[in-house]
Amino acid sequence: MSEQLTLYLHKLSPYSAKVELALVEANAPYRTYQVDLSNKPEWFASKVNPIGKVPAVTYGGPNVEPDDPSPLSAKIAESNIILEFLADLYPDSGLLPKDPVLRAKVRFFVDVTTKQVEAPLYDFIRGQESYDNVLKGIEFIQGLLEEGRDFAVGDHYSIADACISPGLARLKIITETDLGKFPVGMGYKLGEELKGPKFARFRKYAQGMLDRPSLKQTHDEEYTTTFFKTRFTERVQ
Ligand SMILES: N[C@@H](CCC(=O)N[C@@H](CS)C(=O)NCC(=O)O)C(=O)O
Repeated sequence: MSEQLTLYLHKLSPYSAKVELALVEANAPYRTYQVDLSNKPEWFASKVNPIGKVPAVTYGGPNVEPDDPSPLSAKIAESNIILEFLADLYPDSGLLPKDPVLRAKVRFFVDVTTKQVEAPLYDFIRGQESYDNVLKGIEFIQGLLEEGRDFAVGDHYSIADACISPGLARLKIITETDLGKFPVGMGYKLGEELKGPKFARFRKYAQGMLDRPSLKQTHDEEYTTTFFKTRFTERVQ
């Protein structure tokens, strides 16, 4: 029997979503525990993740209840580190290719996604930045995508795809609904910019990721949209 793996997550957390996507794509057995981020249980920081954030994973040890984690399990946090851990745990899943050059490319894609897409996108959604850096990041990412291929790197779904997909799902919501703390209309405007021929390759790749069963299984678009609606009611006109 394989070791237990528990993913501590939050339904709206894009970082949690990366990890769950990788688990589903690897066909890995896992269970989840929803952490109430507005009222975190005391044991979460003391027994699972000292940083206090989701996602976090416990691996191995005895099969205890998730709200009473065992000191004997390994505790792993930070979404990108957990992605690497899963790729190590499931070497035949293709989450990381075997070829060293392709592995490096996957890691580079993850790095670029984290710094140049994820960060500016979430800053834009929070109304802290214009979308200029989002577009720059997407242009950079597009430059890494090879013509005629469906995946970020090579011919297989990898942690690079898992890393960017939750951002793509949120990009879809904000460009279709204009929901965010940014000034009214800016979400739609970003969507219009992305509809141009300049971003055709990125659009094709993004659609492929959004169509994957793993994304549909792990991302509740309606729930996330409703949350955005309630969260972003006060708007700059
Ligand atoms: N760099 C972290 C970011 C994780 C993160 O910011 N998680 C948020 C939810 S999306 C969280 O747990 N926030 C609760 C808190 O900061 O108290 C990662 O990639 O895992």
